[in-house]
Amino acid sequence: MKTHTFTGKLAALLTFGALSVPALAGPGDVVVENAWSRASIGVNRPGAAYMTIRNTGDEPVTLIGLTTPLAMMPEIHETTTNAKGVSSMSPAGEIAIAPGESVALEPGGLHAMLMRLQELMTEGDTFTLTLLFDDGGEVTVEVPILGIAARGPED
Ligand SMILES: [Cu+2]
Repeated sequence: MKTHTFTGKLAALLTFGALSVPALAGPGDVVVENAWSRASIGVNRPGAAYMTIRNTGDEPVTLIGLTTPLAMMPEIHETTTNAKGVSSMSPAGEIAIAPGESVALEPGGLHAMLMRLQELMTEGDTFTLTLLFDDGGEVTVEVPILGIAARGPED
C-alpha cells in the first residue's frame, strides 16, 4: 500500500469526525456506502467521486456541501441529458434526504465534482471526503481511487 501524502491530516480528520458526529442528531444517522472515484488524467482536469448516502435516522438530513484535502473546490453536481442527448452538469445545491431514504451519486447523475485538484488522483490511493450537513454535522469517508476506466466499486 502506498503512503499517501495526506496521512497526517487524514488521521486528524477521522479523529475529529469520530468525536463530533455522534453528538449531532442528523448526520449521526448518515451512512455512506460504496464510495469510489476514478484516477485522473492530470491535475488540471476535475475529478469526480461517487457513493450512496443513506439516512438511517428518523429525521430528514440535508447535505449542503463538501470538503476534501484533495481539491480546493469540491461541489455536488448533477448531470442532466437533454432531448437531443447532450449532457451538461451544474451545481445541485442542497440535497435533502428523507428518513429511510438514500441518494446515489453515480456516473450520469449526481456526483461529487472535485475541482482544483491539489494532486494527481492515482489508482490505488485513497483520499478523505467530508460531507457537510445543514445542522453543522459532518461525515468523513475514505474514498478509494480506482482505474481510469472504472464504472463502479465492483470493477
Ligand atoms: Cu460535475
